[in-house]
Amino acid sequence: MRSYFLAAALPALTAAHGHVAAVQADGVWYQGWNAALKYQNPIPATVGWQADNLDNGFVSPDAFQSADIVCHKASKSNGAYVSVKPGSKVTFYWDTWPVSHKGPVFDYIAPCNGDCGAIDKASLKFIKLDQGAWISGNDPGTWVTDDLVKNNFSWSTTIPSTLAAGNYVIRHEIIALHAAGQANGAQAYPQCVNFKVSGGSGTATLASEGVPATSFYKASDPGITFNLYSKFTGYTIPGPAVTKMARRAVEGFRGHARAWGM
Ligand SMILES: *[C@@H]1O[C@H](CO)[C@@H](O)[C@H](O)[C@H]1NC(C)=O
Ligand SMILES: [Cu+2]
Repeated sequence: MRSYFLAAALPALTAAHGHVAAVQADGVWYQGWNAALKYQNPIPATVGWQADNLDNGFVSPDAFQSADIVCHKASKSNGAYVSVKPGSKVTFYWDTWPVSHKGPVFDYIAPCNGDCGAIDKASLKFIKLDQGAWISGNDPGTWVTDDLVKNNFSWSTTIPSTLAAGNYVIRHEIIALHAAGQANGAQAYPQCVNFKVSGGSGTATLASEGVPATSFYKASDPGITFNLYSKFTGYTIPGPAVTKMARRAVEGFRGHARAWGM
């Protein structure tokens, strides 16, 4: 029964979109999340949070104030951690991404204050670590998702050099804007990944700076309701600003300097 169902589900998985299938940090590869793992018993531990996204689907603006926006639909920590140090380079690998699905890319980080599986996800307090969005042109123009596709469907960030040891969740996210000219048309694809930070002499615990993911975006934000197929001359990046300590830590990381427009 199980194998029959898996075979039937596979075409849907390969149809479009994508998911974060792997994570690399300090040269070590980790399995991300693949919704087909839900049909294994027991479900193998992964650094990527599990979610009910068998269709590689998305979270719509009408759910941006619900727990689904935190780490995707019905998500929960899945047991494993990426081991990093302050200053480590981390790369998220999507299995694929359609070029038509242009839009901003984000990384947020929140402390777990212990086991990342024990915390209520709605209470995770995130700061924005990095972001990229519109690069040039319009209708639809060039976006950082085009870079992500060119870079082997990957996106890199850096663990802040001042971060204290402990367990953290990084929430990596693409928001696709190809249908965002219509109400409720933007598509958020968040994926959470657990990190165990050790070493370094950092003291930043991020205990008080962050905000819950349910407060990041509103359906009416100019960067959420946005007509990609128009002669726009700018784009207002949604969500909180990039936090200063994080921005300092990743300064000089060339990959994103252009995308930031700073
Ligand atoms: C592209 O990414 C895949 C993982 O999705 C990896 O196995 C492969 O080595 C990467 N290729 C290059 C050229 O980096
Ligand atoms: Cu799509």
